[in-house]
Amino acid sequence: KKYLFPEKFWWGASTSATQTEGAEPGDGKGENIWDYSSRKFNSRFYDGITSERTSTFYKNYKTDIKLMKDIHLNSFRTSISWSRLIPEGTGKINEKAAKFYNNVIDGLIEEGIEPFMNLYHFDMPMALQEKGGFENREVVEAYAEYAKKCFELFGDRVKYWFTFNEPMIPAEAGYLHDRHYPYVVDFKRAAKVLHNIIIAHCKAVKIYRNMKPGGQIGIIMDVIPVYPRSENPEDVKAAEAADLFYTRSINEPVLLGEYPQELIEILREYNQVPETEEGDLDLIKETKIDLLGINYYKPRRVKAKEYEINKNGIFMPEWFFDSYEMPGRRMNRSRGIEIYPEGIYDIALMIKEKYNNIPWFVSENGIGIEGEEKFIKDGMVQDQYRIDFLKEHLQYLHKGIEEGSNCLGYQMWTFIDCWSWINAYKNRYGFYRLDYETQERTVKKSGLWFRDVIDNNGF
Ligand code: BGP
Repeated sequence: KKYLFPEKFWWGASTSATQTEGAEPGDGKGENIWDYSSRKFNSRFYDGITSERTSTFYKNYKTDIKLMKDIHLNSFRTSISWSRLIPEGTGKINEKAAKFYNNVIDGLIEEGIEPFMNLYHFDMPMALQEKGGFENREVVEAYAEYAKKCFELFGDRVKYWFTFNEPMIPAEAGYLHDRHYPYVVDFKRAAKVLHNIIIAHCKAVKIYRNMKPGGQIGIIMDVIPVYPRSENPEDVKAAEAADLFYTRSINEPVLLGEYPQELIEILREYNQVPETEEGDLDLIKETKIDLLGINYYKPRRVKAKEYEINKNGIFMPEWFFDSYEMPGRRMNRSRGIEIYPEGIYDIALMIKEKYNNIPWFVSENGIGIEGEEKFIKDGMVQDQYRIDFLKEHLQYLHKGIEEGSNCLGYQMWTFIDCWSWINAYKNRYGFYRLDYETQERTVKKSGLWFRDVIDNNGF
């Protein structure tokens, strides 16, 4: 069977500022929570590799844009580093940073690569984290100012804007599950951070609409589709709880204008409703986005709790469900996650049915593999496993499109092996291999395969 995709399909790759630019001191960059925490809590990070160097896109962007062009990408998503552009988070603009992003944007456009710009990819400026980060409404205002600055500086050329990448993660990983700085474990604070991020998002969208720069604005969500272990009502209920806390709690306010009523009820019952300000709920109601990015890596398998839990400790969504490993499931062992390409089809239909068939695209999907050097032959990583992975996901995406889901593109994570928040360079995801020491870049077999897919608008 031939898999042809809609005309003008975006074929691209995605990444983020902190994971590629390098944060070497100099040129006025301010510190963000990653520069700080990867240095300070080195042992939490794989091999102690900090965000300081990465693949140094800041210096090598010209080379990298040329390499993107070599594999015929027609779009590229990255983020603006808030602390590079506005080192203290508010106030003075770093002119060198503005120049850098201008060069990147112009360079991409010159090569026929559409720039997709995201404003926030987990990277709170340290100066603002010290004021409480998104727990503090002043920081929400600072974010809105920063967004406005970006639209003023780059909005004449960037046509696709995103307010946040995976808005659930800073709240969940930073304030509930002890994975990202500031390593807090407190549901109510996490809920407050999430609410304030949603408000920050709404404010940025509103500012963008008022400025009318002629492009589109959206957000990038990570969706982890949930599957119950069985049809047993207890398992189904558990799956619904996981979906409510980790997907609907963010998707519904952003895409449908309201928090789910069930969520509010549970939070009331356990006294976990976060503080809001007057006007917040109206703002959420009136804010509509144009375009949705979806990051998809894995499904979540859920079963009912087998033991009664003690509900005196810190409130956790995990009080209501257990995750489990489905026997016989296919695994990406390097990352410890299940490979389930059907999930992308389920998401395509979910967007069609539950979220008004809003225009969307795959903004991340890919496979991180440990020890890829083992697969180097004739000077190239022979990553047939990545080709197979992408092919299968694209086939299921295609099925979703055939059934009417309004998907406009597919961006692979990622263009070049990048610094991972927790795994540093252990797992490699790129179409290009990075030799971290020499900074040499070499295309992988999957990069060449993807070039052919782009040329044929399918395979
Ligand atoms: C997504 C993030 C990316 C990237 C990716 C791979 O959730 O948006 O920034 O890191 O996951 O994950 P990891 O690097 O942890 O393997």
